[in-house]
Amino acid sequence: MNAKKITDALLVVDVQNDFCPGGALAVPDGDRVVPVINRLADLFEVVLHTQDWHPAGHHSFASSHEGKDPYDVITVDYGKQVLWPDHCVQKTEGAAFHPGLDTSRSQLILRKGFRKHIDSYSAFFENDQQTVTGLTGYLRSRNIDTLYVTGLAADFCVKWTVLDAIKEGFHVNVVEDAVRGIDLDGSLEQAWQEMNGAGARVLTSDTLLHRI
Ligand code: VGL
Ligand code: ZN
Repeated sequence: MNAKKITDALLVVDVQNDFCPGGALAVPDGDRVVPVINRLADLFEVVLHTQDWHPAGHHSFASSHEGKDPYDVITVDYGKQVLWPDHCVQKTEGAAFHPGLDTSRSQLILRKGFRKHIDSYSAFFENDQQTVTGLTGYLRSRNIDTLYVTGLAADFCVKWTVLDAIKEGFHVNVVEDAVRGIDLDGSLEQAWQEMNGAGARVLTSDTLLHRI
């Protein structure tokens, strides 16, 4: 298999300062994915990035809800919503990509979470599972049928992106050493089960790097 086919894309999810150590919603060892993703990016013809991009006062922020704390769960129109520390606010340093991440070969930077009242974990659908980001159309019109998903966080944005990609009919690979999770009450273990159960193939970056 050659990962460089033009029908394959490397999808790099939310490798932003706020999800790295020192950030507002730091994922343990989140920055460790950076060198792995940079190496992988050289293999692919098609490299795509997502960027969590919230307006100030976003409804997924605990600070927008009186008396609520980060990681509380509330019920909103579209179901349950975890409340987060303020993070990835548009135009802040926290929303910027990790400074070590090489985005020079990126062909698309897809922003999500910019609607004040809807959170968006997945790169395909917002959390109401109806509002589209347009990524399916972009991929289909380019005849891309296979995704290699990397980035942060394994149990939130990566997981929802993987599950939606499978629902949308794409072949999905998750590069396990190129993702890290937040792990709220076992959410990381559950995420791996859900991704595996849905038919995602899990592989390591070595497998890709050494097969070329
Ligand atoms: C994410 C929580 C809130 C993520 C984004 O990128 O996984 N998690 N916003
Ligand atoms: Zn967010």
